[in-house]
Amino acid sequence: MSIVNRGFGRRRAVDPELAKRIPPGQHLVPDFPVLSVGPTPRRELRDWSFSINGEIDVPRTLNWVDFRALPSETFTTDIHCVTSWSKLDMQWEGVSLDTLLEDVETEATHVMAFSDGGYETNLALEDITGAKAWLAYSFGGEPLEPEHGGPVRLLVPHLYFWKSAKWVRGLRLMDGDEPGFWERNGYHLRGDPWQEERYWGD
Ligand SMILES: Nc1nc2c(c(=O)[nH]1)N[C@H]1C(S)=C(S)[C@@H](COP(=O)(O)O)O[C@H]1N2
Ligand SMILES: [Mo]
Repeated sequence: MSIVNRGFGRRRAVDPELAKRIPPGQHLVPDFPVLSVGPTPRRELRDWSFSINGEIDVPRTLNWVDFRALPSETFTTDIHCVTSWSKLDMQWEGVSLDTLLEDVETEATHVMAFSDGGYETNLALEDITGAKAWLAYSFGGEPLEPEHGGPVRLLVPHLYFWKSAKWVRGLRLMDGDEPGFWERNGYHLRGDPWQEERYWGD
């Protein structure tokens, strides 16, 4: 048995317990890289809102005060970017999507997460419920920095990091799957790092 991941032998050895947490083709980075398609949007909290629309009888919108009144959680996750970096034990605070979607009645199977700046990414409802996804507003005990998606980003750590939409402003409930920004440009519709679902056809 080898504890060395692909693309990993060239780099320094990693503790075997940590190595088990690194999906194939990934390597650890010490810093927290910033990867954004466009400029960083800056939005005052008083102008921020979060909408749930699409396949829902009565669309809803929460403002910042409504959002922060929801129960929140502190949690630690590993993240994996499709460009091959991974980072372990990242500490966040946020609201579980289970909390947000608790009383939403819908026939939807998927959502499109949409953000300030026009970024969007598709997710199966199954992938964002069951304690697997959050709306994160704090990282490392500090308010989430704009470069990393503040005031609020989606966090879906069990999928490649492009699914974790920065500057997220809402979810459009859909009765089927549709590609978002990167998914239209060659990335896999689902993006499970343990299955190496990086690109179309993986
Ligand atoms: N709105 C928005 N969200 C985004 C992106 C983006 O360009 N715009 N990039 C995605 C990609 S490809 C990655 S790897 C992560 C990077 O997050 P970071 O800049 O906090 O490391 O955000 C994801 N979410
Ligand atoms: Mo990415």
